[in-house]
Amino acid sequence: MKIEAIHLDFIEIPLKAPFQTSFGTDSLKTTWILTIRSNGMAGYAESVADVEPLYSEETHATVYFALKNDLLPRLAGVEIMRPEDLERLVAPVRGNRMAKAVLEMAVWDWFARSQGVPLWQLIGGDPSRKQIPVGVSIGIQPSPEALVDTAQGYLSQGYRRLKVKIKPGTDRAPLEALRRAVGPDVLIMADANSAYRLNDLDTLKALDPLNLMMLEQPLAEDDIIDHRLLREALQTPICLDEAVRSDEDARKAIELGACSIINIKVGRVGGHAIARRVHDVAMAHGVPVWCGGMLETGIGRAHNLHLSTLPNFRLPGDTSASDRYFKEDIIDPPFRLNADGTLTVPDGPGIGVEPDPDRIRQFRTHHEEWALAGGLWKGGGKPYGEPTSF
Ligand code: OSB
Ligand code: MG
Repeated sequence: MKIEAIHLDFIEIPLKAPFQTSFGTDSLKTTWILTIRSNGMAGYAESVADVEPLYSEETHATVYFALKNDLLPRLAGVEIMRPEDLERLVAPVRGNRMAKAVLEMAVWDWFARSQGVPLWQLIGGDPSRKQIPVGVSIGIQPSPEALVDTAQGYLSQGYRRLKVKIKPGTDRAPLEALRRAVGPDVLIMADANSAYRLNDLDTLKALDPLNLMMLEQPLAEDDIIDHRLLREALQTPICLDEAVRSDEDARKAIELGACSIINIKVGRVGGHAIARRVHDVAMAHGVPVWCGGMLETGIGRAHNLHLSTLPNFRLPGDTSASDRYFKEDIIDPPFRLNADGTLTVPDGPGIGVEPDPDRIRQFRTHHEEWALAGGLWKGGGKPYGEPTSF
């Protein structure tokens, strides 16, 4: 296939409740929805970058300019034989994994749709894994009591695992209150988003008695060395998120002993093909993985669920139901939680869900279309990111 046209919709959807992590608070979900068109067929994906470079260095602006200046020009007029080709075609561009991912994911969706098969099949997922066990990621709450309340609400809906965001000063007390309230059998984990350093060892050691299923990315976002030292000093298993950006990162982290679990996010690693290799390298080493989330709309969530059908996704993912995030998702029907705490992988062609054009129009604040003409991308509309004032 050759990509003939590109639509980029920037959308802003209110979150039901603000989401606080160790690096900031979000009340709006903002993202690029990318549509690629070729041969009368579309492919869809969304970016996981954010407004500010707090989780990673990529932002909406860098994704936009990487697509426009560096990635799409490399695809102008180029025949893409298989979705796996994308990685090689954009390989000269360093970094920009979230920008590469949104393009690559849309290409996967297009290929699956054009073959009339669900994406999981093209990825090589296990046909018997169509109900994906899911947990919920709970932002930092104003008090331990508020955390317990929020968590009990999710448990009563059927979520299978609670992930609690922590930061220095808001760690042991809320987790202790939660463990006391829900008892020893509920799966609880904590995600620090890189908020600690090795000399916080005593604080992190104090979490050991809480029997957390894992501690996610406690140390620096680019570190595997100190994580290895921390892992040796703690009973709580260490999971890496930010620090694993490729299958090579995964191999090095595992061989060094920096983690015993990996959170896989398609956007963070640069697409489905790389995500699958992270999955494979972890599986070869007996390291379980689970599918992370970035508060995606139904489009990104669908991609995540298809990926989660691979056999080494052995722990509940962060891919919660649409109503955990939004009053209205941009797909209709939204993703609903099954009574057994699972989400069902859609079985239509491609990602199996369609963006609702009315909802996209309702939520979008910027729109651009580029089409291939005479070997170059020609666009219409006011470009994104014109400098305003400083
Ligand atoms: O670290 O996993 C993370 C959301 C935004 C940025 C980073 C993270 C998260 C989450 C949310 O934990 C998971 C979800 O999509 O529900
Ligand atoms: Mg995380």
